[in-house]
Amino acid sequence: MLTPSRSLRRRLAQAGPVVACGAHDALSARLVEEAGFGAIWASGFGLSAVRALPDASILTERETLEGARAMVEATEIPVIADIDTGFGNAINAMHAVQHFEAAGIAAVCIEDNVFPKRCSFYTGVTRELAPAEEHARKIAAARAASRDPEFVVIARTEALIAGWGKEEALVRARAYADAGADAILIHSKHATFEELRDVVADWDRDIPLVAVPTTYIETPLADLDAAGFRIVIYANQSLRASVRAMRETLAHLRGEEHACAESKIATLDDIYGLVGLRELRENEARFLLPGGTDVAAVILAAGDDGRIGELTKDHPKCMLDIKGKTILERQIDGLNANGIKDIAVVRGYRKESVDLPRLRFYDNDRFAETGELASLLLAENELGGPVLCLYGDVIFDEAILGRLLRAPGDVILVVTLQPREA
Ligand code: SPV
Ligand code: MG
Repeated sequence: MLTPSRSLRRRLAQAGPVVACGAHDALSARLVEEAGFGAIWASGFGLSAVRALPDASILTERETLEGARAMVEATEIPVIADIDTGFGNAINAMHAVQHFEAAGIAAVCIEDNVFPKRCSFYTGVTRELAPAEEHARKIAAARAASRDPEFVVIARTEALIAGWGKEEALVRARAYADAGADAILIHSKHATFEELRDVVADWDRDIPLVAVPTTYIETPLADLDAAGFRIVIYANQSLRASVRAMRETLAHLRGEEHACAESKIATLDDIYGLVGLRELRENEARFLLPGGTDVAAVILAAGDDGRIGELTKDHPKCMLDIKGKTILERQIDGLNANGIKDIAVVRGYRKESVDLPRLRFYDNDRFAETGELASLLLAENELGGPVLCLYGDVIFDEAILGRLLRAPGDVILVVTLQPREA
């Protein structure tokens, strides 16, 4: 079976870096996949931001897990989850690894910040890192906790972010690699790639390196590749793009014309495509009863035929008992069998005798001098969506209803070819 972690490892074995992009929810993950990236970065910064929270260990493990799980469920490419410090010490990290692995996540990334962490880019933070030995043990614990040997544990050092220099970054990266990490992320917030290029020039372990070029975004992928990076993560650009786009559209909407340029926003069809409307329709056609639940029925049963005398002395034709069931009951059974539960009856003649449960009634008290159209218009409230109109005195084969409901067309008539007896 091609598990997400195996798929990530296979891709890592091929030429060129795996290029991942940050997502902050299922929809943005789907856009990342659609754009052709090799993996999704379930960004802690992004998952916090969409709850209007800072990236500061405020989200719980469960909240982060649910965010990443939604991305897994919406996509097919591997999801790499940013699990910050592992939500506590090595023991917390072990539990986290098991939960994330069980959710179908391909990889987790655990950083050597102390809990509660602060986003690597926040200024005015006195940066303190966990002792290298402690973090190495956390990485070993994470590796030991994963059930699937192919699950990927990325160890991340913030040594450069904290200003502790190249040697400390390398000492830590080596310690984490030796503790069993499957890949190493050395984070840098330098404006250029030079700081990181210089560090990794001395990298001497045989596991992949990961780069997050947020501040050095201008660096060509080829340069990162040439420097030995096997995973490149564009961590927060999709979030920042969506914030800018929403703000611009909101400003337009709030402006004098309350208008927004349709050409600048995604079409509704685009959104329908992203959320799987076509699959919904296919599944409805395949698995729901024909007609679905949104078709209403109006049964016109107000008139008094008069031609069958005695039989309709006390009740209208729809209440005639035919072999133990009235015509109306037979009609309702047929409608229900085709998934139509929303049924209204327009009564008139001997209306008090038409009193079955779960029906809505409209009364045409002028049934003697009006016809079916007047009855139908009394039930105007029912005519807002797809609606089936039936005469109250017709017994029909249920299969006809099924065919009618499946037939294309705006107005469909079912006619009997049998001549009416005079
Ligand atoms: C994140 O996306 O949460 C990261 C990457 O950890 S960064 O914000 O660039 O530190
Ligand atoms: Mg993060």
